[in-house]
Amino acid sequence: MTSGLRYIPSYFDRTAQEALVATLEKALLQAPFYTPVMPRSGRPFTVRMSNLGELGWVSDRAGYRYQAQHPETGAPWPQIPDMVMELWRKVSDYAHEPEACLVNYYREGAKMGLHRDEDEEDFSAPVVSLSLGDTAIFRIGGLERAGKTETLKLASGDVLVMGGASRLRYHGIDRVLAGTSTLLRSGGRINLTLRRVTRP
Ligand code: MD3
Ligand code: FE
Repeated sequence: MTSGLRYIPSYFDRTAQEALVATLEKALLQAPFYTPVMPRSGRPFTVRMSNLGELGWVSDRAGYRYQAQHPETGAPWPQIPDMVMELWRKVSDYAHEPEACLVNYYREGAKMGLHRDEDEEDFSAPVVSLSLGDTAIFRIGGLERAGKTETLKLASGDVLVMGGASRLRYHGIDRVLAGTSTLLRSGGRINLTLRRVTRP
């Protein structure tokens, strides 16, 4: 695949994944998953979301944006866990800290359509993603929506770093393969994406 894409299978072992899930469960009590809706139409996403860090990505009828508070509780987002900050420092090749960690939760049947991540001011920073739980079929295209695409399976503990020429590529999640992991008690998949939002 193209430059700037780095796939690191099994970055975290099972023990580390379990420790991270325990930490996430606590954070999610403070910032529960909510169901984002599409701008204008109000159509619900099939993915539920929360965030960690100074800023969180939210979507509602008014549009997509980053904001410091949970859209339903008004509370600030919990901090990004140390293990996740450490992951960023090790793989991002970027000198500044991430500001946002979007937490996506895929239950059975959830998917994410082809899109680009373009709500950030700083595209020189990569997006770092970590998969937990059931395996997902990830789809990656090019810089134009109509271009060729290919798929990659993302399993629990895998990390994907999207920087450089890959930072603005179209991508999405076709589906999640139910029952492929025992990590999450209730099944499904959690994906964390770390981003730098503002220019440092
Ligand atoms: C390729 N999440 O939150 S992560 C998203 O698995 C998002 O939940 C998917 O796309 C998920 O925006 C995919 C892998 C990923 C993240 C960012 C990218 C791939 C990317 C940015 C540019 C290109
Ligand atoms: Fe994305």
